[in-house]
Amino acid sequence: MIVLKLGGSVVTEKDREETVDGAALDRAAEAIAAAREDDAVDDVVVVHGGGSFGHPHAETWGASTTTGVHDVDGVTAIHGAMTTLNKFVLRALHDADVPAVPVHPLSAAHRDRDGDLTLPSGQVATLLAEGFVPVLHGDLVAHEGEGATVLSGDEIVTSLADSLDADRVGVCSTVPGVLDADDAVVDEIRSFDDVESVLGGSEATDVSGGMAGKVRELLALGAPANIFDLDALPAFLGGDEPGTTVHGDR
Ligand code: IP8
Repeated sequence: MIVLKLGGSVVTEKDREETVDGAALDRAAEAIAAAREDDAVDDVVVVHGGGSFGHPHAETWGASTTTGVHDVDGVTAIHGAMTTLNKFVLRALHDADVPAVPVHPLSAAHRDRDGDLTLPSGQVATLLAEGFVPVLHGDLVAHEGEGATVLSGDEIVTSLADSLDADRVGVCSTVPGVLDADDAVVDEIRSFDDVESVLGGSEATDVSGGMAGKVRELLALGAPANIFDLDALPAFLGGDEPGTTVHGDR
C-alpha cells in the first residue's frame, strides 16, 4: 500500500490565491490512473496539501500547527478553502476514472493539550479494501485548549503510513528532491543532521514548515519515503525510488 502526498505547491498556483494548477493536477490524476490500470499500484491513499488555498487563510487568521483559531469565521475560511481544493482534486481523479472518495480530517481527528494527534484510519482502511482511493487533505483539527490548529498533509501522511502499515510513501513536490548547496538532488537522508545546513524554509506562505518539516516527519516513519517532482510520479508509482529517499529512523 502506498501513501502519496500531492504537494499543495504542485496542484495549485502557489502565488495566486485559490487558483488550481489544472494541468499539473490532471497529470497527477492520469499517473495514478495509469499505475492502477497497469496493476503497478494496488492500494493508494492520496493526501494533498494546502497550497494557495489553505495557507493564505491560515496566515490571515494566525493559525499554525501550534497556535489555534477560536473564531468560527476563521475555521470556516480555512477548512472551506481546503474542502474547495479537495473538490478540484476529486474532480480531476474522477475525470481520469480513479474511484476517489473524500475523507475530511477535521471531521475525524483531534489533538490533545500536548499537541499529540489522534487520526482514526478505520474508514480509510475500509474504503481501500472496498476498492476506493481515499483522498485526504491538510486541514484544521480540533485542538484541546487551542480551538482548531493546522494539520499539515505531511502529518497526515506519517500518521496514516504508520496506522495502515504502508509499504512506501511518496511526496510529490515542485522540486526533484531535497537539494544540496549546489542544487544537486540528495540521494538519501538517514538523519536530519545530514541535511540541516541546506534546508531553508519555503519561500511562499507555508504555515507547516516547508521542506525541513517534511523531512523531519518522514524521518519518523517505519517505511521508506521518496521526495520527487511531478515528472517522476509515474516512475515512483511504477516501483522506482526517484528523487531523495528518506530512510525512517525507526
Ligand atoms: O500544505 C496545510 O497542509 P500542508 C493545510 O500539507 C492548511 O502543510 C489548512 C493550511
